[in-house]
Amino acid sequence: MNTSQRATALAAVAGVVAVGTGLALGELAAGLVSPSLSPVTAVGGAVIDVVPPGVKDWAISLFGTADKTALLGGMGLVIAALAALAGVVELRRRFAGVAIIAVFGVAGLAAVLGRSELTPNAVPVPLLAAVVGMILLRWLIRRLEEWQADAAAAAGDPRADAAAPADAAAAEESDPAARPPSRRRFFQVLGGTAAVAVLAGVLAATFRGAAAVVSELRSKLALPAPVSPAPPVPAGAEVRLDGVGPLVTPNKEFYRIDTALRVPVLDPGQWTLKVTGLVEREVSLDFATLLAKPLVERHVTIACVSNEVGGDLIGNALWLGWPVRDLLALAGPKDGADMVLSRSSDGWTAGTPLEVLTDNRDALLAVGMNGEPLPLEHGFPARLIVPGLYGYVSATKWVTELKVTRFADDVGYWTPRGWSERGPIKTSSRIDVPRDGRSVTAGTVAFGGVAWAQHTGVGRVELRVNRGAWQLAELAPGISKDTWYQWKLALPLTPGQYEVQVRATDLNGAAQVEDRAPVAPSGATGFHTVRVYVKS
Ligand SMILES: Nc1nc2c(c(=O)[nH]1)N[C@H]1C(S)=C(S)[C@@H](COP(=O)(O)O)O[C@H]1N2
Ligand SMILES: [Mo]
Repeated sequence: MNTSQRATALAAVAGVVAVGTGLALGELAAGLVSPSLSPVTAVGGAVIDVVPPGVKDWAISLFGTADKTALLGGMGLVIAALAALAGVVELRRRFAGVAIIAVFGVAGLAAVLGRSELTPNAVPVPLLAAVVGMILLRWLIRRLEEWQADAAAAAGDPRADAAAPADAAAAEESDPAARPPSRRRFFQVLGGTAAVAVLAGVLAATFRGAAAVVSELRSKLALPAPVSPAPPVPAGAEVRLDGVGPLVTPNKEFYRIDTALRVPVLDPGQWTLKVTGLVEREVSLDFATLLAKPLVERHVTIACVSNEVGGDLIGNALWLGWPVRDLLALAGPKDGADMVLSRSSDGWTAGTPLEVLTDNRDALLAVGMNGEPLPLEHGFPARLIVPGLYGYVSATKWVTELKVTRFADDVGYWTPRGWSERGPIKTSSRIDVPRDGRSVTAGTVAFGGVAWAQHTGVGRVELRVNRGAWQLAELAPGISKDTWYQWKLALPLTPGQYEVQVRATDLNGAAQVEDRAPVAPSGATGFHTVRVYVKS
């Protein structure tokens, strides 16, 4: 092999190592933040979707149940070939190979965006993989170029033996002492990068393997029908204004808040929930037993204490679960207990007043969300849903223990970190259309949004323009007092600039608090305010 052949071969290896490392880190990131969708599974899924049925049948007949492995292997070969090409091209022309990887990244992103499993977390992953691949490729090729330059200089060195082959590679092979330090540097960075790729790949395979197994179990799970179905959604509950979101938030659009760096992946077959602490008898519940209980289905709107006024950390879903009061009744809380410390598989905790878990509200040990098993990100296989309380003191996902205790003895995760011990949801309302800062045409301007006062119910919603008199909005019927309500109001507006505010009043007559408060320690207050520019 002469110098240039050797350089080409090493550039190809550098391409494979750079792309491989990017992909491995991407898969690892996906394993951590996006258990149901990674760039590789997205591209694989897209390939399966576009391949004509005939080819699919042929592949299945050829590879049988190993068809997915064969697909991944084939994808691996194609990717490796393109990566090698990127390396070779990058050596010829700076950034040409980097551009090839950028195309990979865009293709990966397109595949991810096209999948039905899409969640916001999955989106940056292919970009991360591509950027890592691009940076590594440039870096490795730079090292290779340095070595080539040093070798060429050494070959032309007048001190070199005139009888020695002029070829620098041959010179290095015949005399290790003549090897330039840049040669060692190149192999060091190449080897180091490859080691990172292998490590990331092994970790990613472990995480993703577990996630794939549990995702499969989840998708095959048939939830039982509720013994008590949700009350029907009243006619007219949806105001049907463009820009006012759906009354029931689809799982994929549902906000996600938790401290989990890696989404916990729990096998429902292994899952148990223990009721411990101040109880007459400890109870241990497995998933099959839970599914056999008389389950109820209820719409409940949950909200995050970190939701700013007008924010979107709130969502409404149809939850299927077993009332927590029935579970606690089995255990028999002892006198003096006033709190339930719920704990998730990853150690996170919430402290919930015992009272709200035992009164007549539908506090649920939930297994279903909008007709499906809970998504992995939302607590599969089971979580708590408590009407009227912020998530941080109630909505424990991946729940594995309920410890009946006392506020005097235990604290939930967020309380020592600057958040209130108790977290009832504050009555609030939001203007969804027109959005803040929008221009609209003069005439009748349709305003619309949502309002909530969980477990009390919304009594009325009013709007005021430029701090004028409050005007009653048309309040759509809520599904229940535990859900948000939609509202709308058409206002005649002449050209100009307006400030429009909304306020809700609950069914007990308590109005939403006007004074602005930050989200910490107990939830934001103040009126959602939008500026609207009305054009003629
Ligand atoms: N295990 C666990 N459960 C948790 C949390 C968490 O960090 N870990 N966060 C809580 C918070 S602060 C909120 S607002 C809700 C959000 O639930 P969601 O992600 O399903 O919307 O989950 C709650 N349950
Ligand atoms: Mo939250």
